[in-house]
Amino acid sequence: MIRILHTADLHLDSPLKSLALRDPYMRDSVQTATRTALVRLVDTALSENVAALLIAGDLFDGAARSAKTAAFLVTQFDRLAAADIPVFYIKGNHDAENPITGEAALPANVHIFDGRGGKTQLPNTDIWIHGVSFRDRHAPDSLLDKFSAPVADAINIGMLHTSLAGAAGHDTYAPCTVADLQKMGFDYWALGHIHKRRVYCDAPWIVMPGIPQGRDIGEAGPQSATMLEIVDGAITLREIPTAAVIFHTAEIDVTTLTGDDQLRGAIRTALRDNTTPDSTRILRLRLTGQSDRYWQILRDQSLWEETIRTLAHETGQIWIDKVRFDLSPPATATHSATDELAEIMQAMRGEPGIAARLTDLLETTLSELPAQARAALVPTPDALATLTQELTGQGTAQMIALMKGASE
Ligand SMILES: [Mn+2]
Repeated sequence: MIRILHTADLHLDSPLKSLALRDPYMRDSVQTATRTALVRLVDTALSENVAALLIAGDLFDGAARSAKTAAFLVTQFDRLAAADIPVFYIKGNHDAENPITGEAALPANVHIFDGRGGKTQLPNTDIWIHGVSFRDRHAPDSLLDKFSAPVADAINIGMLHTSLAGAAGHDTYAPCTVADLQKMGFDYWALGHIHKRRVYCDAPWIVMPGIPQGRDIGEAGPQSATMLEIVDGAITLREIPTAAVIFHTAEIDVTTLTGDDQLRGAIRTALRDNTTPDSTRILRLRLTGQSDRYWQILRDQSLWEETIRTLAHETGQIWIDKVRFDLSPPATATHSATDELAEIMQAMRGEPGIAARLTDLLETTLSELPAQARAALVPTPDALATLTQELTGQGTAQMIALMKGASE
């Protein structure tokens, strides 16, 4: 059996993004997560004695990477060199703008395909690796015409960084369709670029391995690299878990919980169910359901958030990204004075004059923020009114919760 490990989109030293990183202890323990993922890949390559490691683009994160990143990478590639394991690498859009990915900087066991494309035979096998790199960060046209025909009576693996048919609102990179790839006569397409793992086809294999280390809650899950196992010309696949830090969203339904003790118990259970060996989790926790205790929970929101963070801290493995209170109030038959006041408050913030005044106030407050932070909160002029409504909605709910929590 011959094994080949396929990965892409390491985005080495790319920062992880989560509110959990406000915790300095947390920051220290996860800032090297993308490196840990690479170390795990190399560990696997060594322990499973692979014939090659394929990196299908975006090894680096972009232009602003340091010599430290390169030095770390070289030490990892050297570990493979010591075991005579070659690395095949094509540059993706993020690598193309990086000045330190020059061939000279990397050890001799690293084979980099250039922008003209090429092919190389794996020593002592009938396996050929084909690949083509991005010349610069834009690749508006298909790169498939840079591939030579598959070698006859051999296993042909093509490496390509591509957005495939693309997605609305995203730039296209080296566009091509799954049907285009199927027509090329290769046995395995080692793709990169899209960060979510997907096997598009099994004859030939067309595989996007996904990012080995997610960087925010949008790249949730354990992440993996893809191991090819080749026996008598037939290829089968296996997933190799890689992420050192796993982003995840969990839910606690509070509908049937009747007291604080029960809610704390449910939080403990949710946290226990979300620990995994060998990895840290960054958890977004959602409290859902309809509860008679809706107003009390909302009133004590900061207390519950702090409780959740403390219980998470005790696990030594889970860090809280965010706690969301997506609860619905109980259906009540009675209509109290507080209900009436609540209705007035809700209606007031929708009044055009008041809404405009609130928007002005928010604009004044935001003007004291650095431009970049302001742009993140209010990317378009319309977003200011939306943000105002969101914030006043939260504020109103909290005011009502204080009144209700006290009276009921
Ligand atoms: Mn890319």
